[in-house]
Amino acid sequence: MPVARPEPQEPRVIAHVDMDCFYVQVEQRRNPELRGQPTAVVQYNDWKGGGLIAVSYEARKFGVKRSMRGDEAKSVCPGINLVQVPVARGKADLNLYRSAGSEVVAILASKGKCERASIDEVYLDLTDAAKEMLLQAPPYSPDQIFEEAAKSNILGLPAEYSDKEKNVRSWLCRADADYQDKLLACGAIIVAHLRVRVLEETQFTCSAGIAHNKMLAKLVSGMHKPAQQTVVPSSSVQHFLASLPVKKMKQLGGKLGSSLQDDLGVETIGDLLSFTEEKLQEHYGVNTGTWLWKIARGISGEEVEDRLLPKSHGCGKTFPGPRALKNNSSVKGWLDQLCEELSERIQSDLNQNKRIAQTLTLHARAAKVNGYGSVKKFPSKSCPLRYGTGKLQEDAMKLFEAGLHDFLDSQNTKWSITSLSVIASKIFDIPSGTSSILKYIKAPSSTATSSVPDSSTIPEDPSPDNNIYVTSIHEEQCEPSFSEKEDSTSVSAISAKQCPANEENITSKKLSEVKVTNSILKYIKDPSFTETPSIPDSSAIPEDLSPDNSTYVTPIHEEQCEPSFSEKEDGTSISAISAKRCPTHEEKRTSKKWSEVKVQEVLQMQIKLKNMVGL
Ligand code: TTP
Repeated sequence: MPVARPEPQEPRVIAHVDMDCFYVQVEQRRNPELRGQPTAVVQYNDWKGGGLIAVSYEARKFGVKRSMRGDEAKSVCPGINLVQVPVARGKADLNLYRSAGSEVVAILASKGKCERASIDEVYLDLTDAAKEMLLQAPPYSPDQIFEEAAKSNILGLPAEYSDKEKNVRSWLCRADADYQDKLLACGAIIVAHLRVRVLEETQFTCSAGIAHNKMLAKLVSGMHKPAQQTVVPSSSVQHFLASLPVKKMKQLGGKLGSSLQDDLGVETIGDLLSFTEEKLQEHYGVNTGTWLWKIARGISGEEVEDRLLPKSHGCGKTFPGPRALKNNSSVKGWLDQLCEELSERIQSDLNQNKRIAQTLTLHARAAKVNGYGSVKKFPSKSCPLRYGTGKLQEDAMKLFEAGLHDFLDSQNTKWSITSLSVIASKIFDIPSGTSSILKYIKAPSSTATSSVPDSSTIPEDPSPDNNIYVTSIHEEQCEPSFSEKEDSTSVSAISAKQCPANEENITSKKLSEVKVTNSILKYIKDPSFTETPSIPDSSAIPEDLSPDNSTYVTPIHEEQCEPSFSEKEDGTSISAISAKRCPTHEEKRTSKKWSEVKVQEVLQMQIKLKNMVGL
């Protein structure tokens, strides 16, 4: 559900950067002979040459499209090179593309707040960088404009070929422009520099949109592709939106967009202008009505999040036509594979980025054989996520069974599954210090030896071996996809209610940090928890951040020890000190006392946060 946010009073400069035919470029870098050639990347599948997922601009000239299969692409473009996506566990392995995307993000993030929106696109908030340029080194003469910036497309400027570059140079240096447009001009120059750096350092081209909000930047980034950028001056917003088909707008591609067309006869964003805010609210509720009213005027207050890492991890596989899965054992076989990959990815996120995923969700597409035209969807199911491949596999299968049970509605009929995916979401950073708690939990040798824990002992499985947690499965309301939108939408829905100043993201993150720390500490303090598990309160997220092995818990003693750890956030240095002091028990005491210190900190933080959100 879209949520209207007030647009900040201060002018902003936001860029949306999108890589050009990304998987193809990654493959062209691996094999330079493919450069400049009609090329497509095909999904692992031998049916009709596999499905195309990325198509080079050279191949697009021949009419090759992503919706085609390899055989069809060859028929329209006989010279096309088809490159298979790397395969692991019988499905596409996207790691190569993910890490190529990270290379680009690292460069783009150097100039301002950066939000990784997908495998190949980011948002940048360049307001500060643009303001600085305007103060320190504003563009002053058309001749001095850097060539890539001079190639920008400026909406509303006459674009006749001979004059285009001259017009752009003049526009970027206009002394009589308003402050917002002067900032946008600086933003365009900064983005052009960034794009050149991306090309030089990664060999990838990208395209970009530069505007005063995310919505407009995203809408125009793909307008001139490949390797170009488009700027939206404030004076061009209304004209641009007037003829924009509603379905092109983020969040209007689905039911809401269809309802606008069918129920209100709205075909373009401009058509929305004829409705009052009240009228739109009458039809779609207060929030959505206001959001629609605002987007029609180019207003969107959505912030660029400071996030270089993905919001969720998902692994999926489709089983079209005769490949559909028709029994539990084939579903289990595939879920095991998907969970194996998911487990590797969340584990590496935990090890490298100290991030923990809280929720496991299973999505599937299913049909009833002889289902007499039933259109019921396979319900998505979620549960608290337990780390460890075996546990993920076990839980995913339980989610599947729960979903199938609801899907079949007690009918004793055959079924077939045409897609399966598992998603790890609600990912947050472990508060500094907590990782060291987990380190102590995990290291089974911590009682016996005084050695310094190895930093690699971040837990492989900070989850309880407790089936009761898995049974607390609830229906997910979201669409079965990995899109970032869903998560951010639900966050913003809360934030609109609780905290209009956009603090909910921060607040909810901090609250969950508190809860995590509490929950970890609870388990540290309660060695018996594995024997007497209780059904978790769903509000107390996440309850599953505890070790699955009581031997890791019991070593923590109730003994006194120098409380000299408050400044120590790093478990390694603590244990190094304690190892020197007391070769037998010191390390255990240290962990315990340190965790007490953390409890104090956490309680204080909790009080602050409660005050902040008015709980
Ligand atoms: P896109 O950014 O949608 O497209 P693209 O980068 O291939 O081409 P463009 O220049 O038009 O932006 O997708 C990024 C990558 O994501 C794409 O190279 C392949 C992958 N992808 C899929 O695997 N399946 C899909 O359905 C889509 C849309 C993309």
